[in-house]
Amino acid sequence: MSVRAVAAVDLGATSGRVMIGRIGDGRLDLELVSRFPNGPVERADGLHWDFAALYEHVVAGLAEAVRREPGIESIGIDSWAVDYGLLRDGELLAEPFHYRDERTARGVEQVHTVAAFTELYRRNGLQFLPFNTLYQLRVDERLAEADTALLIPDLIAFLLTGSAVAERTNASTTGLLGVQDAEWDAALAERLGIPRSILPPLVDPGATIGALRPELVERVGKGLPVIAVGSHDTASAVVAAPLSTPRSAYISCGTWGLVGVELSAPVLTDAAREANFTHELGVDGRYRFLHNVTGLWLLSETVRAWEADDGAPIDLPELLSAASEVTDAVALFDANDPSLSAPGDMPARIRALLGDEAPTTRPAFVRSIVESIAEAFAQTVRTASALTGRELDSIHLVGGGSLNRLLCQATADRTGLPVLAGPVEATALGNVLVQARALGAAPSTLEELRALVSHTHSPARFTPRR
Ligand code: LRH
Repeated sequence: MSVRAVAAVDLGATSGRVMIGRIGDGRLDLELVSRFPNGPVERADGLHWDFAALYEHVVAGLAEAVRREPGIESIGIDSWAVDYGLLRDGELLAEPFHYRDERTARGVEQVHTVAAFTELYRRNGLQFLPFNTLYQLRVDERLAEADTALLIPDLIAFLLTGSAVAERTNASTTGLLGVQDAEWDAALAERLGIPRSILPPLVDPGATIGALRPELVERVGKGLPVIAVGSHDTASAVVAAPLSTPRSAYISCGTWGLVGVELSAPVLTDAAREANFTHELGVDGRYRFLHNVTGLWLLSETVRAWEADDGAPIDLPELLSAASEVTDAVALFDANDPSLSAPGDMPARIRALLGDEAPTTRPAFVRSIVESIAEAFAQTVRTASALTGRELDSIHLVGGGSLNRLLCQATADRTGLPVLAGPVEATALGNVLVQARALGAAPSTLEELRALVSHTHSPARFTPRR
């Protein structure tokens, strides 16, 4: 088999990237083509994403990818979940809102008066997150004008190809997809005042969405199909988490830490609902049974605040290394406290939670953040085990957090389980693998895809020290 190439667009909440993925002859690797910053932008009516800039970066990145690797055969797009754009006659009506915008609180109240959380959970199996798409749509002032709602990766695919579809793994984060049948829950949508007609046809990962529009063929340098991948970034990350047995848990750690296990059937128990465990759809009909833990967001927002105070950049690896030298025990806080979710002065908010016990040096403060995240990870792993009745024997920690050795070791120590760290670019690899499989350039089962990942991206092992 020869080496084949695809382009992966992977958009995270703090940065986006375009990569070339190469696969074949026992190889699976990524070449970074472009990386660009992303984050909330404050507008008169609240927090948004600078979508025009993101789209421009995507197209420029694709053009550069094709320039470097003319053999590229397709494009796949993944991004963070839940956020969307509304369109009318193919035109975007407004810049997409950021899920951390506070308007969602009103949406929660309104939706829960129509359908209580217990009913929602029975229907959609989703954990309560105040920004799930259904809450956002309910209070979206442009809803009445719209004829189509598209989640971010689907919106980019639409702009690239002219085809409006909803990729299933990401659609499952809207709250409007049935957990049992994976079809739009039209009855629920209509009760909430969300017209069924704005929800586009569903497609599965591996389906071809369409071909690049002629204007873009010229700019990108080549006509290419856009193939649906696990367009929810976490779905792609879990494809490339080299889970070798059902007893492995995963933590996909970037801005968020998504902590859970993979299931083939939902666990819609009262206990799962009370523990706020979600059933997001995975590639190949699997369920991602997991809970959101606030992840590296706590660290990145803290560093952002300190850099603003100092008027100078901070060397994060140096700070983390100083944090790992801290020998005194540090106080912990609840990483999932709602006060930590909006952008702002994170050190002050964490100090408010820690009170008199708040560390006074930066390294100790960072240590408290990392240990608090690890403790939340450990509690969540234990809950996943209890809810599924599975005795877990290892944790695969993938994504940006896998480079944070302090976090990996603390997670091993606090769970008592070995942590297998990496790949750092699990999301982009999962994106590449699903495209490659659709092209006939990769094996067909998830297990075989994961075996290829563990063979080509051997994880770093962190053994528990207590
Ligand atoms: C991670 C993620 C997560 C969602 C959140 C909105 O990037 O997609 O799975 O809950 O962003």
